[in-house]
Amino acid sequence: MKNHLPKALGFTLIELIISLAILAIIAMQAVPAFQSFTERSQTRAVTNDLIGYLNFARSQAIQENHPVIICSSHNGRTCRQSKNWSGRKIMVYLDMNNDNLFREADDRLLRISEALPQDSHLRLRIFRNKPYIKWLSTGMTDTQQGNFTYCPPSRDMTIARHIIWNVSGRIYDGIDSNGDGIVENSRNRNINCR
Ligand SMILES: [Ca+2]
Ligand SMILES: [Ca+2]
Repeated sequence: MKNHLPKALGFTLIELIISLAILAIIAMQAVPAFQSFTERSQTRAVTNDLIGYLNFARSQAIQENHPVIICSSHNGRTCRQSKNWSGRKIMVYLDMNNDNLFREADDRLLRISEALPQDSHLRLRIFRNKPYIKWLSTGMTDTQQGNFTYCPPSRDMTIARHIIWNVSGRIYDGIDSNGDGIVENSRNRNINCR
């Protein structure tokens, strides 16, 4: 029995090393897949919320018969003058005095979001380079069409989402019409996360 023990232990050790190596390989493959899955879920959740805010602002402008503005904010009291909305809150307000600025004393705050994920990227592109979207009581914006591009922390363009609104105010998803896994913008060019 004693003679067999070292050999048996040696065999077990090799088995253990091989098993650990196999587990390490499986883990190395599983981590990126899990990260991708998580980013897809987060992207879907964040951009669905964003579409919800766009639709809400539009419907409020029609219902109230008055302009409603969506902007980004870091504190929920002022709008930022930037088209980069990454990591910020989304603010929707009735611009009662029509000056395109939010002041608690003048205007009516309708909704404010939680801060967007810090390491993701959300950029607004709009006619006249405005940092906000103004919905009119007609259901259209004052800047014709525009779009948002949302990129996840990894900047994986196959996960990124493009949200567009056209001249008539219809809000829709960009599509990947050439089938390369990346959605295209209104100029039929793949969106870019870099
Ligand atoms: Ca105002
Ligand atoms: Ca494409």
